[in-house]
Amino acid sequence: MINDAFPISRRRLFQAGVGLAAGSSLPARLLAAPTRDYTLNLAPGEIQLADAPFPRTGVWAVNEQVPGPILRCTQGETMRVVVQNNLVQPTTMHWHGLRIANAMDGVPLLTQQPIMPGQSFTYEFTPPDAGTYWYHSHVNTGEQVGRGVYGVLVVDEPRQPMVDRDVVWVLDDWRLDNAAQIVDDFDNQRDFARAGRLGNTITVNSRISEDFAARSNERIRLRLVNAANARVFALQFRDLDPWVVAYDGQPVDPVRPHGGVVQIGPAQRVDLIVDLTGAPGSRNSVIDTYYPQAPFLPRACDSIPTRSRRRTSPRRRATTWCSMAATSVT
Ligand SMILES: [Cu+2]
Repeated sequence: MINDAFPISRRRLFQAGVGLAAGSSLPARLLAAPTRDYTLNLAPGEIQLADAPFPRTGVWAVNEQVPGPILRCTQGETMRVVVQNNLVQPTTMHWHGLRIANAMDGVPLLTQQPIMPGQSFTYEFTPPDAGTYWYHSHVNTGEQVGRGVYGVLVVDEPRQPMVDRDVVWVLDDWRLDNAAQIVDDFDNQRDFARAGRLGNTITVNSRISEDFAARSNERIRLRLVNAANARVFALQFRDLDPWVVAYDGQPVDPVRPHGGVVQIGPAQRVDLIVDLTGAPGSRNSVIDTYYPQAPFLPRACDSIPTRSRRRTSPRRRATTWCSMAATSVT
């Protein structure tokens, strides 16, 4: 049974974070906070999106991975991030949701010149708010983000909520052909005229099905990030009963999601506290329910050649998935 009274108030949950956001004086230890240094190398690469025997998928990766590495600091610390552009296009990096100086916001031709191929740019900022954020390229954004140039940025509260684990799930969808390669139609007029570029293969952390093992009664802080270009997700947690504790990096009074479904649009973030209350050995699926008529068969995919609808195509395989992620309790 789940107790409907959340045992931790918002105030206690994010006590230090709220205090800092309200402008109270910084604790002495934060005044001498270290600078967190990161280097992000943007370059073409390959990841295993669809399971074998499908080949690896060509992507534009960040440090040879998609999503890129999680950048992390504690509230009050400074981040210094060198972005090295080894792509075939100019780029910039935008720090989505962070309240930082305009010059560091990564908007090409407005706050900075684009980083040309072969060049680098150093971003430096001190995030004023704790929470879940993400970074993504900001030149030719639809294509560059659609190919994988993004990652998660976490600003930890000086005093964090009492959880057993802090977990990030990045949701995305990909438009793949029957060779598991990204369909190269980022200027598709049908997408522009309709609901945007919807993909045909849904992933959690770039895996078609993320199997997530947990201990019985473990309490998880689950940070959801929607990195898809256009797809809205509505996650049904079934037997799990999560509390929403933050939207888009901002703490909220803990609340049960309406109808037990966590809805998250493109670029949004939702922080959950999830108690793994299942018995040892049990499994629970987390499924997307936003498109009930054809959840994994968007009309926008009509442009994919008919041949890709063969049973062996990753798109076809994707249509058979009803579970985005499974949690198993051990
Ligand atoms: Cu953004």
